[in-house]
Amino acid sequence: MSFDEAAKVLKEAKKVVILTGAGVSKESGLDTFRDAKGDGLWSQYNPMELATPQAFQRDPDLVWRWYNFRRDKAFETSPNPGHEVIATWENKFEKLLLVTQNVDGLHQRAGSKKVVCLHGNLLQVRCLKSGKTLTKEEPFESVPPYCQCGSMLRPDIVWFGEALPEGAMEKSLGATLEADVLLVAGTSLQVYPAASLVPYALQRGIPVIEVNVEQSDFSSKTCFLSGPSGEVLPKLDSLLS
Ligand code: BJW
Repeated sequence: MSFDEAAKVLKEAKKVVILTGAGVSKESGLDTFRDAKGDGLWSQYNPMELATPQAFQRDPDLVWRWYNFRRDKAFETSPNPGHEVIATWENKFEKLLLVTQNVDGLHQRAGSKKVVCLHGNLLQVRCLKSGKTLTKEEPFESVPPYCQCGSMLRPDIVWFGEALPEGAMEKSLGATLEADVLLVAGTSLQVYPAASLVPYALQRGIPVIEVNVEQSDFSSKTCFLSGPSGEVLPKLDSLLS
């Protein structure tokens, strides 16, 4: 499907669901997970091996240093034109739900308000003992950080094998059930249950527009638009007016 055809589908759509992944923040300078080349200090670690409860149990200091590094990088950077276009689309469509796997907060900083965060949020931490969450915007002076109660705090992030935030998947699937189109951008679609929105939409027979620099396992069945989301989404947007 061409850009023009994808734009036609979007122009006719009233209810839209957007699923995003790490690729939409790539042009803001943040690494993705599965194509990460590694950034100096962290090149010796596999990000997938740090995003597990077992890794945290084994070495909370290491995992916290990784999250602290990512918090700093996310705060230092800014949303890119891909995030910005998605934010403006809240006013373009009758109904739009943004479902993101990203924890960097860049969609929210670009102005998106209706956001379901499937995998947590870098700004939040959680007490290991009480499970209470709190927002921590300032950098940590030392890690691992501790709660006032004396227990260790952990990042409020969903690691492998952990349940997603209550209601997050239900809300995302519910919106996909009534959507006219699903647009997915910057995700390898390898992590479930997030990726299941795609087969769910395809099964319903609604168009799935996929924006990525590389094809996924689903691309033969989607309207694949090749290119960086920071360029493809503004181009798509320019065809909507
Ligand atoms: C660009 C670009 C540019 C680059 N423009 N694009 C069903 C089948 C098989 C397995 C499972 C299943 N259901 C569950 C599982 C297990 C597991 C899983 O999915 N494993 C698979 C890997 C095999 N899932 C889980 O464990 C989930 N939990 C769960 O299911 O719990 C069940 C349960 C229920 C009740 C009680 C208890 C348990 C949890 C998944 C948590 C994922 N967490 C992470 C880390 C935390 C977040 C963080 O630290 O940031 O989330 S892993 C990591 O992958 C991160 C991401 O959000 C997630 C998705 O990655 P994403 O965003 O797609 O990034 P990449 O790197 O993979 O892809 C980037 C893409 O961008 C690439 O395609 C590039 O080409 C592209 N790109 N530049 C556009 N400029």
